[in-house]
Amino acid sequence: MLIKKPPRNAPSEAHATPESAYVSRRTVMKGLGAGIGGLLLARSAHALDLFSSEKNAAAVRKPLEFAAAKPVPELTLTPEAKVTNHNNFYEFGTGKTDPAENSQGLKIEPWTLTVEGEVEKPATVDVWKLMNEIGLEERIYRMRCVEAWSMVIPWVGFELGKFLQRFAPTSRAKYVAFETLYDPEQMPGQRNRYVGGGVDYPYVEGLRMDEAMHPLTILSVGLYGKTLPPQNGAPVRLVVPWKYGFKGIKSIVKIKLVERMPPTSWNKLAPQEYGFYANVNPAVDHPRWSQASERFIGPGGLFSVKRQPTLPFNGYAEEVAGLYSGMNLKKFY
Ligand SMILES: Nc1nc2c(c(=O)[nH]1)N[C@H]1C(S)=C(S)[C@@H](COP(=O)(O)O)O[C@H]1N2
Ligand SMILES: [Mo]
Repeated sequence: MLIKKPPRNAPSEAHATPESAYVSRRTVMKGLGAGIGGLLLARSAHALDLFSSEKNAAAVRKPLEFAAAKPVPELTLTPEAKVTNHNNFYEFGTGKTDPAENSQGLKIEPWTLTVEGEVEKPATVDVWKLMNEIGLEERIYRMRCVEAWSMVIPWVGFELGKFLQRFAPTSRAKYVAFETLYDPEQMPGQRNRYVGGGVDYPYVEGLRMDEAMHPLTILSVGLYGKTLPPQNGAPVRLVVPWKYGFKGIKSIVKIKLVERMPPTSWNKLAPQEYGFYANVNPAVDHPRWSQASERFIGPGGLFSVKRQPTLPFNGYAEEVAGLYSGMNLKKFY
């Protein structure tokens, strides 16, 4: 009988570079004293301190009011339990189930978001108030992680472009820079380089102004009809469906409109592997693996992961390819 192995994230398809993983491990060892004793110590430090957030205080997800999306016939949704238990949120650990396990104590209410920089009306907004007053809509999007897995997720949110207009961008605004909460007390990955995968926190991301203003680009505050759970970036995160998942920065506290291309977390860590643009592109491989196909995480059991071809711009080429006309996408990856 042919036994299929359950799908795994092959270690070769992981965000961090071998170099950066090595550096972070070495940093921990230095801090704790090298050798096996150091490793044992690291394990108990783990248990006692690093993940001491209230694990059972699962953040309550509130129902949202929104204009429902028309289902797209060819898209099968990824079940909610998989969307909320297979995550990347390195502030809570680098394993796929770490965010769900370690983020439940994150204090998401109250939450403010500051919009500043090249705008005529900088302001700080109360995100929970905003959720009630802004018209929310559902968007069913294909999502594609650079690690070659994909999902289809029913987000609830609003267009980033319409939101930014409220702050009156100046003519000097050419890029948008985003920043995640920096709070090492709540985020174990920010206290320890090994837990946090070597990322230089706070996590930062960026978009070109025209990408930010594109109607497909949303700030999401919910999924499957309810507010976001912490592991998916509560209470507000970016969703750009034609780009690799790492552009979708979570738990945002600051948005700054700027003149120059801003630094981005993965590009700082491994510039040869992760570019600023990060458009999903089957023709441009990651230096350590192919991007020509992906594993779709769908309904069903462990064996239901389906290999499928990667689509240019993740299936949104008709809408967004024009933003990059004349650009060499092998160079601007
Ligand atoms: N602050 C922050 N945002 C983040 C990440 C992270 O580690 N920290 N991981 C990114 C990556 S690599 C992916 S694939 C998506 C995953 O989003 P999801 O867990 O909601 O599917 O979040 C992105 N946003
Ligand atoms: Mo990712």
